[in-house]
Amino acid sequence: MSAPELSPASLDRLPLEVRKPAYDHAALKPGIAHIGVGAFHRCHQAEYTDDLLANQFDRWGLVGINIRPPLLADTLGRQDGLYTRLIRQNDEVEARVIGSIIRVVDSQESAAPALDVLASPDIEIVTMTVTEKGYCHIPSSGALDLDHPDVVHDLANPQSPRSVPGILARALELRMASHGRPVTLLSCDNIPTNGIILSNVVRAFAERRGGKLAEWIDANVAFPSAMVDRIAPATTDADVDTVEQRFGYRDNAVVVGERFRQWVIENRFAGRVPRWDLVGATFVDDVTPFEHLKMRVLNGAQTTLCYLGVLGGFEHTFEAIADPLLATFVHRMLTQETLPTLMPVPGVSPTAYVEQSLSRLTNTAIHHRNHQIATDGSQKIVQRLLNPIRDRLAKGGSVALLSVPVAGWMAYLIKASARFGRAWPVSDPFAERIAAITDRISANSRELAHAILAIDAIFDPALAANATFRAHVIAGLDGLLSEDPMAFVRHVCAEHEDVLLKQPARSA
Ligand code: CS2
Repeated sequence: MSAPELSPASLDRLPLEVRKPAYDHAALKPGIAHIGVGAFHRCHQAEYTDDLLANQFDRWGLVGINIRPPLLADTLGRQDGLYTRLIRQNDEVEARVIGSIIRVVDSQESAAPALDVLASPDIEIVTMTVTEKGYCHIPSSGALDLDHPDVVHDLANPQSPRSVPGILARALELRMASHGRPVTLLSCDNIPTNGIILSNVVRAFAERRGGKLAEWIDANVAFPSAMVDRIAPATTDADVDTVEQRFGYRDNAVVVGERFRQWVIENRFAGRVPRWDLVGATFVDDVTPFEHLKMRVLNGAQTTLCYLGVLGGFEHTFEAIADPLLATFVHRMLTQETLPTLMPVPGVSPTAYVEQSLSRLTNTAIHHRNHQIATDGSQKIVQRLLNPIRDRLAKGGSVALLSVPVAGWMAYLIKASARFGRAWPVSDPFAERIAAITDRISANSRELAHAILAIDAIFDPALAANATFRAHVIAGLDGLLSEDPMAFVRHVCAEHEDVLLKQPARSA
């Protein structure tokens, strides 16, 4: 007999060890819309909201909207929005059914279904995880990319938008014209000052629309920045099988995450506030120090391990960090070069944060593929690597270690080009441009680095012109494109032994 499927009717029959929603899921009312219902949202904001509904049942049911793959309306619809969130820590597995999602709307063919939800007077908050490139901004400056094909389309066809900023601008216009109720747009993506970038790109659309839209947005819409954290890789078939084998039911929308979670939100809402702060989130005046800490340390380590990991032949983060050389490298990079760039964060010891972050990455039950993290690197390296590099250079500090993963990102895309035998498939908005550079230029690392550093949408020209940085990137690219990329990592590591190790032992 096949295992029963997860549904409201089967909830009571699930094993006792599976935690269930502690409120009446059928009584939920929509109050929050979320764009981009991937594994991360289901492991993070939806879980916090589930906690909130259990703590204080209120009008904060979630309506999901997917404007890009995957289609989810049917899968989640069959389960009435319910799904299992597994926490995995090495051999431990903990299952919980999350009930905060009322339904998911697929809006991939047309924006109409998304606009219906977003313009509804019931919706007071719109959260989003649309990936870094979803904002259609220029990574190095944060401004709307007016050459982006979807932006070009949406400016010409504002009533049938395709891009996130185009859809949001249209939804705000519909709100202004119909009921005028305020709304908070809360970005939950790993881009620096995500609220400001979101507000920049939406306002850029609104200003071009004319009328009173830009003014109405100023008075009625808030764009708080936020820092989000939980490692939650793409779900695999093995995860779905784990639920069936260990807990005896079938759930096609399972998500898997680590135990650690964090959400720091700027306390600037346009209307009523879901009290996520009652269930573990933190409301602050300024999220910047938290954002730097997380993107430079945890995400910086992930990005470093993914590029060096692929080059070294490792499939997942936990395998890359189990390699003593890569573990040593990333530890030295974070402690010697990244840490000095961080702002003080109340109540957080930066060195303890580094240790904790690296230890999270060793979790063998989290199968986070290096290629998944490597995806869209051009949109990630600014906040994870280039901003700390810029801060270091401004203070005259060394950037020899931080430059290695920057060269790693270049080498990863270069080796994916035809000229280098298409070592692996890649997905990055700049992949084609880098393949074209590779085809055009000889395999000389200096010339390759020179051409890639000239992409000013990624490398701000002042940074690209810095001689120290350039020299490290060229040396890095040379080493990482060689037959033995790990020999280069070993060499850099040896040149940057931890200061503590170099100190003579104290006499007793
Ligand atoms: C990862 C993040 O794929 C990636 O870019 O670095 O998704 C990371 O796992 C999360 O930011 C952790 O909070």
